[in-house]
Amino acid sequence: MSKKAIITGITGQDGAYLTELLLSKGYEVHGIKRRASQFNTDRIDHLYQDPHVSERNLILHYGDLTDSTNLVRIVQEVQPDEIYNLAAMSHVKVSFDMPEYAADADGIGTTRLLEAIRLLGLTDKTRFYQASTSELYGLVQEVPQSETTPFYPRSPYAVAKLYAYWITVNYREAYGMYACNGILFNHESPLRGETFVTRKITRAVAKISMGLQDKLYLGNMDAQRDWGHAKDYVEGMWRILQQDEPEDFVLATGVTTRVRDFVRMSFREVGVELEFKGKDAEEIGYIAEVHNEDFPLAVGTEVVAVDPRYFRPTEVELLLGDPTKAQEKLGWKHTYDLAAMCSEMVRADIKLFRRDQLLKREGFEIRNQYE
Ligand code: NDP
Ligand code: GDR
Repeated sequence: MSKKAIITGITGQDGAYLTELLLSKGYEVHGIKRRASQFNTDRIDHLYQDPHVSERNLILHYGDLTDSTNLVRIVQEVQPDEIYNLAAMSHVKVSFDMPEYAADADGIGTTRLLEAIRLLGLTDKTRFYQASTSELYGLVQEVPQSETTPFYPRSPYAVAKLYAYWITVNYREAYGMYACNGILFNHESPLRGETFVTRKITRAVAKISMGLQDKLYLGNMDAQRDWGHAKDYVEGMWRILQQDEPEDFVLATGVTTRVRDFVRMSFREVGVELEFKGKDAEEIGYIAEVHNEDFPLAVGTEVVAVDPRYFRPTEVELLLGDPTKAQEKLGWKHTYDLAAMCSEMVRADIKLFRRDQLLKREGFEIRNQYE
């Protein structure tokens, strides 16, 4: 009998990579997707199986973390061996605009799932993974940050995730459930949501290099993040649920980089050296050297500028994780370095925008989506 897993947030970046991983390990995967007015399964369409085929190992269910009866029904039907709770309103800046919803989906949503396991009598059967985050560390208390570093959340998102972290610990201690937190530092990939900073940058660099965009507007370029690759991190999630005892783990690379340096690194991928001048909201990135004869802009052109609208009311300035425990107990280590990942993301975005370039050449209007 193959193991059964439920993945909430299956249509997101991590959900897609985790689905690939679990299917490759022979799992039957059940994903919870939200109803949307347009198709929202782009990231997993290559894995999708026709519901009219009888032997399926990827099954999608409509659901939402804000609807407990629906979660209970799905858990009851599937009787999973493992649940990976990846669903969340995951954008830190947006959580300042919708704090109550972030609390409901990201915080209480976790309780709804844990309660479903408990009320259905599955506490001895179902293992639970909670997608906790380095955002819990927030205002710097200690560097690098490990499983024992105190938390100081700095956004409604992080506060909601703090609740989810502790309710997971509480269900483990109160009911003996196999429930674990993976405290994951930022992880990116070509599947990263378009409004997170790395993907926003690689998309813009691709488009600027193809003559489809003039400028990239960013917020705080001094922020430092410990960026890994999502493919590595979903492997870590799986390993966390395969131990003898349930425990919480940090997954990180142990290297931190400023947003500004990720911008430089991305432009270098298209043969452009960037220099920055000015400070804070006045900061501008301009082209210092061009080593690419197809590049459409000249030396001296301003291609990066600060737009204060992307500043956050309270910022997390520095994240740097210590993955020692995961290395020692899970045998987990990241395999991608940042330069390799950046290169993969820029190349993937260039490929993505070739279609737009062709359309533009043929005289069709190209619509930009901002944020
Ligand atoms: P994404 O934003 O790419 O995906 C989030 C997923 O959650 C999507 O499938 C989304 O559906 C779904 N979702 C959102 N709200 C609800 C809801 N109310 N009910 C059901 N599903 C919902 O996030 P990632 O894949 O990057 O991250 C996965 C998890 O890990 C998240 O919980 C995130 O907070 C956490 N995390 C992420 C890190 C990272 O660097 N990526 C680091 C640490 C933690 P839809 O596609 O319809 O929008
Ligand atoms: P983060 O990721 O907030 O760390 O949360 P994001 O990529 O949004 O921001 C990283 C840093 O870049 C700065 N920044 C900008 N960010 C965005 N999105 N857009 C901009 O224009 C911009 N300019 C500068 C931000 O201020 C910040 O300092 C991600 C999410 O995946 C969370 O769900 C997850 O929990 C954490 O990573 C770990």
